Amino acid sequence: MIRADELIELQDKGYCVLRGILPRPRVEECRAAFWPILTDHLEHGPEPNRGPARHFLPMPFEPPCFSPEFFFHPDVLGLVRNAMDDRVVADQWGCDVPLLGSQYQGFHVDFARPLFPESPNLPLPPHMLAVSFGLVRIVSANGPIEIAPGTHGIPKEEALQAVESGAIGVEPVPLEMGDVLVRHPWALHRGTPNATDEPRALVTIRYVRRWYADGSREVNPIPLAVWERLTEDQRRVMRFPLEG
Ligand SMILES: O=C(O)CCC(=O)C(=O)O
Repeated sequence: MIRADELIELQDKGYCVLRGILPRPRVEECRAAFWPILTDHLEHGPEPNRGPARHFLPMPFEPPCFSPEFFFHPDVLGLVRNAMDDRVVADQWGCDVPLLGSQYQGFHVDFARPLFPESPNLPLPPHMLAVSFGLVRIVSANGPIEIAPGTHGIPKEEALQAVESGAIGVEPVPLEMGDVLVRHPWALHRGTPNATDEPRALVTIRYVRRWYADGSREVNPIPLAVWERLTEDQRRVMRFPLEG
C-alpha cells in the first residue's frame, strides 16, 4: 500500500506512526524470546550506556527475535523506499531500554557527523531513517520517546535553541503493540523516564541509502541458517555480518 499521507508527515514533521501494522503475535513472540536475553544483559552485562538506567543492546537475528515481517513489511519498506530510494539497506537492529530510575536525556540527533562537514547545514534529502516498534505497550508511564517536529529541517543549534525556548514544542510518541514509528534520525528527540518496574523495550531497524555506512552501533551477525531462508530480494536489503 502507498502511504502517501504518512510520507508527507514524515517529510514535514520528521516522523510518522503507522498504526497497528505489525502482527501482534510476531511482536509478542519476539518479546518472549528476547526477554531472557534482556534480563541476562541487565543482570550480568555491561553498565548502562545511554544514560542512567538506560541501555542500548544489539538485537539477535535468531527467530522469533528476528522476523522477516519486521524488516520487509511492504508498507514500512515502501514508505522508507519512497522517502529515500529503492536500493535502501538495513544496517542496524538494536533495542533501547530505559529502566526504573532512568531520566530525561538531552535533546539530540542520531548521527555523529554531517554528510558534508564543510557544509553541515546543507538541506538534503534523508540518507537514513529509523524504524521502531515497542516490545511492550509504550505509554507516558514507561517513557515514550519525545520528538521535536520539524527540527530535521533546521540547523541543529537553531533547532536546539527553539526547543529549549519552547518555540518548538515536543511530542511524546506513545506506541501500541504493532505500531511502527518511522523517523528522521536528525529530528531532535530524547528518551524520557520509565517510572515502572518493567523494562521499556523499543527495537529499531535503521535503513540507509546503499552508499552510506558509518558502523555507529554494535550489531549482531546473522546466523547462516537464517540467511539461507531469506529470498534474494530480502538478502539485498540486509547489510549485516554473517555468522561463521
Ligand atoms: O529509547 C528512547 O526512547 C530514545 C533513546 C535515544 O534516543 C538514545 O538513546 O539515543
